[in-house]
Amino acid sequence: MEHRITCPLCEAMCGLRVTVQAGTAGAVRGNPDDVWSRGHLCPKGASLQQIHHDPDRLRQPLVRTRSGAHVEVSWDDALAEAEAVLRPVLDRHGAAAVSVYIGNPVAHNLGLETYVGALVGMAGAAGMPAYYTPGTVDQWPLNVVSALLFGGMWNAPIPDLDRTDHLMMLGANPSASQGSMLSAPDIMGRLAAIRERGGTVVVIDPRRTQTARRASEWVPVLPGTDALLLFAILHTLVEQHRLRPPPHLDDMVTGLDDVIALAARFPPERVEAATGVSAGTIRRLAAGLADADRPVLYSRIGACTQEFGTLATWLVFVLNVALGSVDRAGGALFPKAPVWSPMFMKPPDQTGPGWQFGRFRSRVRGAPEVLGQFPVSCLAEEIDTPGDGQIRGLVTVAGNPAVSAPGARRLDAALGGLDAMISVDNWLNETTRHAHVVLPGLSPLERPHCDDLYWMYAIASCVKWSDPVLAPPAGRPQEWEIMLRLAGALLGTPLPDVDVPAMDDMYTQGIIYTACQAADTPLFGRDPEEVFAALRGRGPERMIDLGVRVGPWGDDLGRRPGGLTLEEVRRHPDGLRLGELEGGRLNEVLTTPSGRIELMHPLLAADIPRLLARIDRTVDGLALTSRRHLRSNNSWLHNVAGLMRGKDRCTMLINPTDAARLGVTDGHLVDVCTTEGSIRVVAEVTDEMMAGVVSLPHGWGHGVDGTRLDVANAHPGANTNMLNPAVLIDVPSNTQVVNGVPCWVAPVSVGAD
Ligand SMILES: Nc1nc2c(c(=O)[nH]1)N[C@H]1C(S)=C(S)[C@@H](COP(=O)(O)OP(=O)(O)OC[C@H]3O[C@@H](n4cnc5c(=O)[nH]c(N)nc54)[C@H](O)[C@@H]3O)O[C@H]1N2
Ligand SMILES: Nc1nc2c(c(=O)[nH]1)N[C@H]1C(S)=C(S)[C@@H](COP(=O)(O)OP(=O)(O)OC[C@H]3O[C@@H](n4cnc5c(=O)[nH]c(N)nc54)[C@H](O)[C@@H]3O)O[C@H]1N2
Ligand code: SF4
Ligand SMILES: [Mo]
Repeated sequence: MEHRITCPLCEAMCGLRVTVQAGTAGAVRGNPDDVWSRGHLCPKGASLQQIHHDPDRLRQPLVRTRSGAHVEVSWDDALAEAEAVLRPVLDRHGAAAVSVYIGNPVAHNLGLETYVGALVGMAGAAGMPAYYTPGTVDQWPLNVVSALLFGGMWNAPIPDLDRTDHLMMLGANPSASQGSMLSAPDIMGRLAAIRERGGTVVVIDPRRTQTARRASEWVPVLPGTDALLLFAILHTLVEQHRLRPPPHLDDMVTGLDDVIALAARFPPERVEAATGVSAGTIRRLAAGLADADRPVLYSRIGACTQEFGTLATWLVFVLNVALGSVDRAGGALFPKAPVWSPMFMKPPDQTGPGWQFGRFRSRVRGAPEVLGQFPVSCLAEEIDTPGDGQIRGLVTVAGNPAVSAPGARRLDAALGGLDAMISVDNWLNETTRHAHVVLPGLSPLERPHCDDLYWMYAIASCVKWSDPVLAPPAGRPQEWEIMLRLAGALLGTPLPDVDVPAMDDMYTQGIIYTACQAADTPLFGRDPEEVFAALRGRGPERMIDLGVRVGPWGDDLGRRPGGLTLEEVRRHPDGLRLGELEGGRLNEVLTTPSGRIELMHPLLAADIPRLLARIDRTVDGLALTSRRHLRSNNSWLHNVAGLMRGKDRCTMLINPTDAARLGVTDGHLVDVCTTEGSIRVVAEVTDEMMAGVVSLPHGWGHGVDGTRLDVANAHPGANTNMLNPAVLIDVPSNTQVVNGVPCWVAPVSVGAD
């Protein structure tokens, strides 16, 4: 029998078919009938059954014994042990001494995505000062820019890939990532189609990636200087009178003149040395945009997790406005998500119009919060620095910060010193090996799936629901139930005694109540009790029923007969395709105080002097950057044998000129060293790296004691976040710099090889 599901591994959300025979999952293939992805899949999706069958995947909770080893225990014993370690911390120090780390797979896991808010929200209510996420090693600049320019932190236009005739892409490598904050199945096919219809794809990246190879042009840029380049492009457009007064944006934009005035300070000649892009090339890039009928710029992580991530991300939208591309077919369009999510609400602590920043500060470093987050590297110092408010208890949820957070060596040591650490995680890895208790979730084939957030960044409006392919083993709690249990414990109930169904009702009612009060939600003004009573099911299903029904195609909880409900969505295992990207939606999507796109903000203006100072700074050493691989997923797919075939992937890419100068030879070991630390890896000498820049993948550094990752540990690689300094951040967004980190490389002498 073949089950039709949506792949929960990345933002492409491909429809898959999974064969099940005699209760065992077999081959996975793309579902040609999926309304969204039409059969596309990648090697990761094709490995779902291997993830399921991985003997190291935890099927039972683990408890750490006195010797430090982890042993399998029953759920009852695990909950009792979690209570035994957590309660003394709460009794002695309160929730102020507890924090939560929410990892990336949460966004791709229905139960966690809908219920992690219960844990964080209730912990916050109990007194937890802050929680941590990899958002600040990822898209936080985009969140900041979206909040300021468009009004919502998850509200931004995406490139209309299927209609543009000129795409300029900065700091993204969809040939590996499959698209990020941009959901498009078979994204590489769509980029090829731009060229096939006579259009142009320009890739701006210090590395000639597979994406760059297939583009019309690759423009190498020195890491961290995209903002300079983009300002110079804007400067050129202004100088040559090539800005397009966008009639459809008339009266819909504020601040463009202010940005144009700033651009006067960034002529191409001034930035060419810093960016590594000649003034001639900059002018040509500007002309390419100006000459195109439907130009659009898109940037992603390489333009975020760098010294000027916020300014670079901002200028991408500035240029999209200045070219008249925003909200216009073929340009940058606002998707319409079919499932409303509570994430789309302004956080309830952000009262008043606009957004407030720096409302509180981190205890040790004094970092001001940005959209509720401190730089993720603060976690280590908050754990290991004694004093009032020191973190002594930590819950990690589907995260591996010991590998993914800059300053990783310190965090790894700090985790070992916690009084209580509970990890909700499916593997015993570099992070969870420190946990007193590990509570595993179900495999991706044993749980239902539905995406909500990513349709906010998708090139079409679809809705899909996946039932579990395999029945979960008896007695296994769902992850959302674990979230509620932990939330209840933080509110004071002993973990084993938490009334999960009552907590579920309370949490769901709380969300509905808040949404009914909030002007930016489809529930505004409605009666919370009536809304709650109209919903079906419980847990995540009830949340999604709510989201679908109050979404743009929903039945509005009975007020719009014939509209969608979750029940109706479930009748369509190939999904429902509801709408395509459209322009002309600004009035509907903008939630800024002025109701317009607000291009200028003091937070952005305040960062311009820092950028100006960058122009004449001389760079010491080489610039370290990050990269991804198609067959990895951050740190956690290295235990799938099928994905690990082929040559060693944790290598340092270096340009032949740099290699020759430093005596580095292909295939030999080098020491890579920064102010934070050093690691030893194999060098790969290749002209795909621009001179002056080296590249390492993140997510490696396996093979440490106390982990259970047979395959990954046999290919350990090294942890690049031992090199990325905790203190290097993009100031306005608190985002960690992992691209453009000064580093020094030295060959390891043959004897030491
Ligand atoms: N140097 C450098 N560092 C980076 C980046 C970079 O580009 N360069 N990228 C950053 C980015 S964008 C991100 S998103 C972060 C990722 O940072 P993290 O989210 O901290 O790391 P992941 O490797 O995604 O870890 C996922 C964890 O979830 C667990 N897991 C997997 N599936 C499930 C499940 O179904 N349920 C549960 N409960 N657990 C599960 C895995 O075992 C693993 O422990 O890394 C960041 N760090
Ligand atoms: N197969 C696979 N897919 C994934 C992931 C994975 O680990 N593996 N991770 C997922 C996650 S969590 C995320 S956030 C997304 C990220 O998705 P993408 O944003 O597409 O990320 P990357 O593939 O790392 O590509 C980033 C590119 O930025 C370049 N770069 C580095 N520094 C700079 C700079 O200063 N300027 C410019 N212009 N470019 C620079 C790098 O060389 C690299 O080619 O991918 C997701 N998809
Ligand atoms: S591109 Fe691969 S990992 Fe991403 S959703 Fe599709 S099959 Fe899954
Ligand atoms: Mo990410």
